[in-house]
Amino acid sequence: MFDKILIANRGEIALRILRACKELGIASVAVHSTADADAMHVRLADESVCIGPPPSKDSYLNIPALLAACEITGADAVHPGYGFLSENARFAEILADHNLHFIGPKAEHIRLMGDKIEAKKTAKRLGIPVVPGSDGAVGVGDEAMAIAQQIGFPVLVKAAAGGGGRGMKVAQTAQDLALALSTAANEARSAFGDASVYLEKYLQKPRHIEIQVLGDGRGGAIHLGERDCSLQRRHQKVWEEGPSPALDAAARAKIGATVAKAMQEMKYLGVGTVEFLYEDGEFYFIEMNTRIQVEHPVTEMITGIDLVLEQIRIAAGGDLPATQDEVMINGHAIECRVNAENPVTFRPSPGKILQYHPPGGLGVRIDSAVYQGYVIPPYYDSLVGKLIVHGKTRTECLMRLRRALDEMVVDGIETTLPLFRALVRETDIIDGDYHIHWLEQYLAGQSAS
Ligand code: MV4
Repeated sequence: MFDKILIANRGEIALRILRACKELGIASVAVHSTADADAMHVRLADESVCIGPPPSKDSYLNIPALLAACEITGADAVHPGYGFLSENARFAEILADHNLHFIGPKAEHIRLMGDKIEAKKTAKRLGIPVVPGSDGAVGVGDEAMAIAQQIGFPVLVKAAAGGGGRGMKVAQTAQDLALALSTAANEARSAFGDASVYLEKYLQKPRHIEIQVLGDGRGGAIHLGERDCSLQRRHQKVWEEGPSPALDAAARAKIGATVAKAMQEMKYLGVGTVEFLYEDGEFYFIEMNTRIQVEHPVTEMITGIDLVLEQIRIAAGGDLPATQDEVMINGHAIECRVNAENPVTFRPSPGKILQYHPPGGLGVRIDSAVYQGYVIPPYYDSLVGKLIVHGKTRTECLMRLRRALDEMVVDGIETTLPLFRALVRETDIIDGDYHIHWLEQYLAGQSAS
């Protein structure tokens, strides 16, 4: 097992990793920019190192500074969290070159899944259902048109180096294709330095359902059920829940078994999330995330498995925490990402938290690193904290979530709490009847009224 873990992240996920380190009896090193000197994870870690000024490129993305912090403190492993360097294969390799453990998947798998074309080819080869589309990158002109006509319009042009919605263009008809291809390629070239694009059938109103997996790197892998992340705004997840209101046990078992088998064949190491679009009872692979995700607590609450603690154990050579038959989905969980943003315009609202009261009670969890008097810096994401609620049923979970949202106080800055207090009372949400465009249509309706 590791002796000392350097947490190469900030905010709530840094605190979350710190908690797992303490439970495992592993020494912890916090790193922080000058803007985060008063952050909770810095206060609670065994040691802390300032790694640079506020801009991420000079601090949390500064690999030489992170290596120096490992050298100074004698850390033997690095946990990247999510975002920042968490899916940077080169970082994983550099750490290995310095005899440091990267708590994450094998660099080859990070690199593989970072190329959305190769990821899709791999998924298809491993028997995972994929969206109908081109077999690889497409050029402009006749080849693309022939493929598009074979797929059937509307088609979606996606950047190979994209992901998370970046570099996507819809072509509703043949007339739109040339412009969609050139626009997507130009945006991909400037955003990612790689103009490669591919085509997919455009699914009109799917749900976004992701499967949590855990692999031991030696051919063992299990799935831990799904999370429905369809409620998104501008590709930012807002509300995530598990199990999905749209899946029955048979559908869950089928797609879970398919994904677990694929991860066994890959000899996947660590935690991972396989993302699907789900429409008319069919799953379509879109991409795989090779990191712990923001919404991991939803899965922890319904399975009782501590994903971050297991991530550390498995990275140190440990076994999986359960066999597939031992994984049980108990009850229902919902996560609301509370951001320091205006709840209508979503304009960031950094500043000092004057009053802070997190809700409590059975089945109520807050993953947050803020406190009364904390100043939310303007340099990073606007997450105040994640409110995660568990209930024996979805109905009980919604009732408890409504109560917890009404109890929660964050004064001094604007937050998206009012949005969640409205959503939890919306009929479509109560019925679980929504898709990936539902939230933006709801918000458009709100601002129109
Ligand atoms: C799609 C799609 C429809 N059809 N692919 C957006 C981010 C990335 N995860 C993939 N995304 C999509 N891919 C096909 N073939 C619609 C989206 C999409 C979306 C997906 C999940 C959650 C929210 C979304 C919002 C807009 C578009």
